[in-house]
Amino acid sequence: MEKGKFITIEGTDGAGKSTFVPEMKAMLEAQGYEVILTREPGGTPFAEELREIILNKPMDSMTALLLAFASRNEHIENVIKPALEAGKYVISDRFTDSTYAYQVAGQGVPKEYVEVLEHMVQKQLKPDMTLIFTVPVEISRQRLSKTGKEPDNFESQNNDFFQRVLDGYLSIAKNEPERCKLVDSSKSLEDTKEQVVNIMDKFLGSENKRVKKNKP
Ligand code: Z5A
Repeated sequence: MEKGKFITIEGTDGAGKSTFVPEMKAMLEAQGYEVILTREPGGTPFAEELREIILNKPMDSMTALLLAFASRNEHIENVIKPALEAGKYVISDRFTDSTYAYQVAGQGVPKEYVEVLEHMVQKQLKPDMTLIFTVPVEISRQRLSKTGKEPDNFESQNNDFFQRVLDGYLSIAKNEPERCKLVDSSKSLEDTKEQVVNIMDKFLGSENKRVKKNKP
């Protein structure tokens, strides 16, 4: 059986990524793919408990890093790997690029520490495609304040932190242009949706071609 595909969605707080997850799922299902939606931190009952702690308890940045990978290990072993083995598509709202953006670029954890943990926990697993939603810091702050949600450990950081996270994402996208597709979500919802649809269309187009070619 063909292995499934792993798609991740990334971006700064309030960039609008979660808004488009159902849309992406619908596009894949319309092509006949079975799709699992999941998120990080979280994705399993235990990892969801860790999520509550990561987002809400005061902690050192190294502790946040280790908890993010503890939760990721649970998520990969119990959800992501089995789904991919079964030929399903997995869409995860955040994955390891969040750790590079928030813990490394945002909180100053050495990049090499993340590389070691990534290798230990993920082995060969990498997303097949990543959409990175970007929006200027002022806009993301405005959007977050309108949601009326109580800010978590990350949302309560200052603008400099948000800017470092955004720069971290831009540098990931620059280093891995094949995998990472930028979505400028500073404009209207319609404009952002159009960008997402175009990216998904291209990805599906090349996937469908590849599957046809491999069929006996
Ligand atoms: N974290 C970490 O530090 N290390 C790790 O390894 C991992 C994560 C995996 C997860 O929190 C936190 O964990 C995250 C990093 C850290 N930082 N924080 N906070 P979360 O999942 O609760 O937060 P989030 O991922 O940022 O989700 P969010 O707050 O829901 O933001 P969003 O998904 O980017 O935005 P949204 O909910 O889709 O949209 C926000 C609002 O903007 C909403 O009212 C929309 O209607 C509106 N919106 C969206 N797009 C538009 C456009 N284009 N125009 C106008 N309005 C829009």
